[in-house]
Amino acid sequence: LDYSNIKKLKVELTRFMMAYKFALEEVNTKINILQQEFQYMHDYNPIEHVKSRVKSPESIMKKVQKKDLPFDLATIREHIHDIAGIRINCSFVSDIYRIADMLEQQKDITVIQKKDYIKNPKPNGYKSLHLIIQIPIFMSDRVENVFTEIQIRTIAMDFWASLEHKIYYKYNKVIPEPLQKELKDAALSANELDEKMERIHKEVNKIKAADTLDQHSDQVV
Ligand code: 0O2
Repeated sequence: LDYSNIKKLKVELTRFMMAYKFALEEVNTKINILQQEFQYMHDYNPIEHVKSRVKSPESIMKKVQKKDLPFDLATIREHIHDIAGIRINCSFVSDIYRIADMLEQQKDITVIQKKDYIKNPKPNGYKSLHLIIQIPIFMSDRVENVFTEIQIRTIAMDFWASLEHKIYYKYNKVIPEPLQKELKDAALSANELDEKMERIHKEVNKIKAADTLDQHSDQVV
């Protein structure tokens, strides 16, 4: 056993994984700032919940195998873009695009890919907005541009996706036809709920705006 090599590999691997943890911290801070500032300016919070995770080594290996890639860190760094993953749950569909725009406009964020499964849902009913971004991480001796996947969806979309994900793995990735149909129906119901909630939200906003106008005119008089 060559201990110096093993030690070197350990340092390399730890640094490799650390970069993703740092990327999540950077993006989480950005989301936090947006959330607090938005709350202050508009008196409402467009984000319900944020979850982040670094992909487990086991899942990374599975993806490397699935994509038929060689097992070396440089290749993994270049080709696996969801090692750092963040999921943002919003109350309303319009907030999804608002949050995505605000993130995309930030100077240190480079958008590599955007998949809009809300405008173009997957055949099974899956809806979500996916961004693959790169964000610079400043370390002691280098700057690394780290890939991060951001999934933005409503609570209803998330509810559906979590259940579908569980069922997908329970049936070893082949969901029986009747269940597929039920899931598709459930996705349609989730969509109807999202549309209803958005309508109510807009109505309430209109009333709020009118009230504010009234108050102002009272003050003027
Ligand atoms: P897991 O088990 O969540 O980690 P990629 O394979 O990432 O290079 P792909 O598959 O084109 O490229 O990416 P896509 O379509 O953007 O999907 C990435 C992630 O979105 C998935 O990660 C899931 O988390 C989620 N997702 C995509 N489609 C579905 C779906 O039909 N149902 C559910 N529940 N989630 C979905 P992983 O790594 O594929 O899976």
